[in-house]
Amino acid sequence: NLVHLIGAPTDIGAGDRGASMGPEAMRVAGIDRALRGQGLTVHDTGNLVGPHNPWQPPVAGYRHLPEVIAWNTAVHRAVSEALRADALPLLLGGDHCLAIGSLSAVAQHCRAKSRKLRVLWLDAHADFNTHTVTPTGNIHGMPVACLYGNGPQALTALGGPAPQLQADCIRQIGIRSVDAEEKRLVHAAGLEVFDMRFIDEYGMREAMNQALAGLDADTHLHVSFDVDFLDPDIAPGVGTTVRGGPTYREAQLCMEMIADTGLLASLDVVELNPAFDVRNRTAEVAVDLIESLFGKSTLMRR
Ligand code: DIR
Ligand code: MN
Ligand code: MN
Ligand code: MN
Repeated sequence: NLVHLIGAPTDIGAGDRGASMGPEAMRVAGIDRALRGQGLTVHDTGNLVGPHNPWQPPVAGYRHLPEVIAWNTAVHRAVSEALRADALPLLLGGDHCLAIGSLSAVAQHCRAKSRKLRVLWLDAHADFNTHTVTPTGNIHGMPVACLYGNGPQALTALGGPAPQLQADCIRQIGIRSVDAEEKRLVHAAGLEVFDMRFIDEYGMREAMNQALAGLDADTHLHVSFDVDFLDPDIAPGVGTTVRGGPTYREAQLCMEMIADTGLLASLDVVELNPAFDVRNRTAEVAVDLIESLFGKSTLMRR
């Protein structure tokens, strides 16, 4: 029951500055105390170091590619180390490009241990852009594509030959902003997506029931939690808000249903941007939700 907090203070893959302040905002909001409150032992490994953000335009469809590679290499190493120590790595981002480093480490670990892997991608965005179709060049819009082998070799082959993820292991939840060309790629790849239309029509309960179907005791469950998953009413502190996201209760139910599986084994919390936040409210909501993700339940249950 050991958690390694891994801070990655960078906004290198984002379109706005500020996600680099995410790790400290999560600490200020009490992430450590919240996890201890759930009976976990917490080791805050501190912050990784990497290149500063040079704030340059994209080159050949990628913005800050060398710096993104450097940060992801550091994340990959730290997450691998946590997994080797039998700890649950909790990556405090930082923008979502860092999921390339964390999930490549998780996938490598699962291959070595012959464990199945299920990834829940909680996000307003599909993050499936490539350098040829990206409207921005921001690599935080590309991590899923990279993990499926579609991206620069230095990113796709972190942790071994590409692809890091098999097509059927990911479930995307809360999606409501996908670029036109990106949409075609998502369909072509056959990603399983529970978008907001699905959640509106069938409810979060049904979305999660389906997203969590087929797990067994031998499945490693990874959650990649982009804070812009949440409705901007409760989570203004992100660079790319999109209206119409899950409410506080819908998000709580999502987390509670994941906790009920007892299989959570690694976690990213990314895209929190204190420069856009109001009195650290978004970090506090994220901490609340993570408490639930680690098993905090209401009085009526257990
Ligand atoms: C957009 C935004 N699809 C892009 N992506 C974001 O730049 O590729 N992902 N914000 O979190
Ligand atoms: Mn994202
Ligand atoms: Mn997003
Ligand atoms: Mn709480």
